[in-house]
Amino acid sequence: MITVVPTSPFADQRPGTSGLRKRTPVFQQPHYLENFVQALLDEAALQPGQTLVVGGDGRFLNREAIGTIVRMAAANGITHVVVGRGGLLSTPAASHLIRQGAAGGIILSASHNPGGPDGDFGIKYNTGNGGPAPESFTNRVAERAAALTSYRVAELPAFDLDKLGEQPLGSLKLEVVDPVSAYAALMETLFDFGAIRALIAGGFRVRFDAMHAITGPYAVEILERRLGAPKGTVINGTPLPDFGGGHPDPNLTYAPELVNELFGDNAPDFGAASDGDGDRNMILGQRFFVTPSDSLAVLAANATLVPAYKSGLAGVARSMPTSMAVDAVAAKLGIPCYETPTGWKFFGNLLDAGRITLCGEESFGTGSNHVREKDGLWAVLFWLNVVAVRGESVEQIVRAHWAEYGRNYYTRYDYEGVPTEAANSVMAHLRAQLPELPGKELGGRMVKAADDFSYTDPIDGSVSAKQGIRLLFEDEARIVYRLSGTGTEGATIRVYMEMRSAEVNSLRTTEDPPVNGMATVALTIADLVSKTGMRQPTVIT
Ligand code: VG1
Ligand code: CO
Repeated sequence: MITVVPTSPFADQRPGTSGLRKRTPVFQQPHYLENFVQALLDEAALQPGQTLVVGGDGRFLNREAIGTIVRMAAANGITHVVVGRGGLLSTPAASHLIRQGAAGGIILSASHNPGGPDGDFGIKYNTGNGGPAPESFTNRVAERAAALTSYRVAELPAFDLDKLGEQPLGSLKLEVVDPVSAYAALMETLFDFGAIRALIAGGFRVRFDAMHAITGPYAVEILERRLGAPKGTVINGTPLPDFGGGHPDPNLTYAPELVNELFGDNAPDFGAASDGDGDRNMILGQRFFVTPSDSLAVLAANATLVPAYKSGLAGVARSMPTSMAVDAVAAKLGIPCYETPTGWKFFGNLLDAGRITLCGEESFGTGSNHVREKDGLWAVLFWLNVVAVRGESVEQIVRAHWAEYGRNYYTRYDYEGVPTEAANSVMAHLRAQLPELPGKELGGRMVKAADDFSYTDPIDGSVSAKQGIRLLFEDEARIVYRLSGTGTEGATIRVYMEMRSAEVNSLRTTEDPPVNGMATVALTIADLVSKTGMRQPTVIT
């Protein structure tokens, strides 16, 4: 039986950088989730016979939300829903499953944001290519959600998300699949598992921190079972609804257990962590941190060492605030390097058109044409494959890279929980100065250009404006400012700073990197401290 439930529209259901993210209690309001799901399903307009993939990162509300989505899918005429067992799917694994022939997928996650009753929840739609729906789609969903007067939900026989196999539910076939196996099989086709297995068998010590988020079962299967790493290689490997109270964001601040071990005595050779939904990665060597921008550049430079990319790269792409380290690699390889706005959805068209093979973001995200999401464990395996072939440590590989391509020093300051008005006033103040900045000297550097980044997609011609304020200096240094599109409380201002240096290996890792000297200029131009009242950033990455 199908019920048509009256709902009052919600005006705040506009997806941001990666789906709709709100505080959990917002999603628990009556009709809130249903309203958005109806708008999504209306816009996706799946036909009978087409498949919808559904899964999430296991955070609080994941299972209930999936139950609701299955009932609504049935009521909206969808005939086949594929769900990861327990309602679990990492974001890259969901992308892969969608690409196996589904028309689209719904992913439940607020990614690196904390979970639980007081944490965040999120939902997004991926299209048949496996990638996040483009802005044109999400804008239409937001408009629908703000105008909806009812949604449809079916009463179904009881179903079990923990039971593998097919469950007929009237006109809907619910198929529960193992969340890991197809993804693990895909990884085996991309990388030289034999070489990595030999590396590990030879005593190379790996530690992987799943941060009590989705990658635990994936990492145990791939690293411990298929690659023979000792039991216990994966720590915090059980997904928990509140991520054990932690902040599942793999960086030097939020993964202290892993960082302390890798920077301590008797440190393992290799450390890595992933985020809530498994699409981010942090790579550490013994007492050595690889910045995400450097990681993308190193992987691009070494891609032909890996089976999947042995015939070379068609091109690469990075989000605008990501450091230009990969640009230097592309220039040397003679391949195009695209600069896109922040968010993985902007890579989709380039990947689909075969213009790029690898892409990445400074926010601990790296990926390739194997799926249409960034992929945390993929990056880990890529690194292990490169280490196995080169027979060098992570630090040696990165230092050799700097020596060959030069080094881009990079840092990002985040100011979180800023009142929206104050954040907007910082951006407005910067925008107002754009015409007069070029030609000025700031902190000993000449401003070459200043603009608000606008992107025209080379494949479909769509334009995305106001994607971040850029100050470009004559010596290739940059300062970038933008507001986050994933936060749920007030606004977050991100300030990105970058400079290139020929002095690549003289600095010790403990020394203050020269890029920190740019912060004074960055904060003064933005008048950030007096406008926000924040003397210190909340997080530095
Ligand atoms: C942040 C990152 C961006 C990333 C996005 C989603 O967005 O900066 O690079 O694509 O999160 O990542 P924003 O708008 O807050 O800067 V995930 O792992 O949260 O899906
Ligand atoms: Co994520």
